[in-house]
Amino acid sequence: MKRSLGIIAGAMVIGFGAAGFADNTRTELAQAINVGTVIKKADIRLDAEIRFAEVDANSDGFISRDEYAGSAVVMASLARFNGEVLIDGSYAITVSLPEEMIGRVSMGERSTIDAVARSSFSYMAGDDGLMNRREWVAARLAEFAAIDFNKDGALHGDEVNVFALRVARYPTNAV
Ligand SMILES: [Ca+2]
Ligand SMILES: [Ca+2]
Repeated sequence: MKRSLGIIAGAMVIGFGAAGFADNTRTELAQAINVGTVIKKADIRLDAEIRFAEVDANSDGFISRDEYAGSAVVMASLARFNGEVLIDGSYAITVSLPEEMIGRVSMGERSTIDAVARSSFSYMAGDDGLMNRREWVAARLAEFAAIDFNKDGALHGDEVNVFALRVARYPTNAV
């Protein structure tokens, strides 16, 4: 299962390139925002552990497909409305979104985010169709690993920006 997660996360990242986020654009973004921001693997693990209870809306100990998709829509909408993504790591990390991404998520985009989240859920949840805490944390760490392009165990510069785009599900059709 780990292997398929990596492939999916990799495809998501490649999707950004295909959608027009050329290396130049990424470099410009990295220079303009989130300079000096570092997200470590341990921060993502902590954030995932804390957020599990929030995503498991009915508190039954599992994240269902509905809960996962609902959370993806809420997180993307909040990120784009506030123009930032918050990570509950070893300290509170704020990652800014580029200005052009700030705004409301349209109904059409919400439907797309919901549909994409639903289709990716199966790979993360395994055969029982539910995501337990371990699977949820593993999925978040696999996503982190796919974005850690230089494999140094931390996100810096454009890696941080790609992380923010992933949470904000921007552009919608690429994630
Ligand atoms: Ca649940
Ligand atoms: Ca890195």
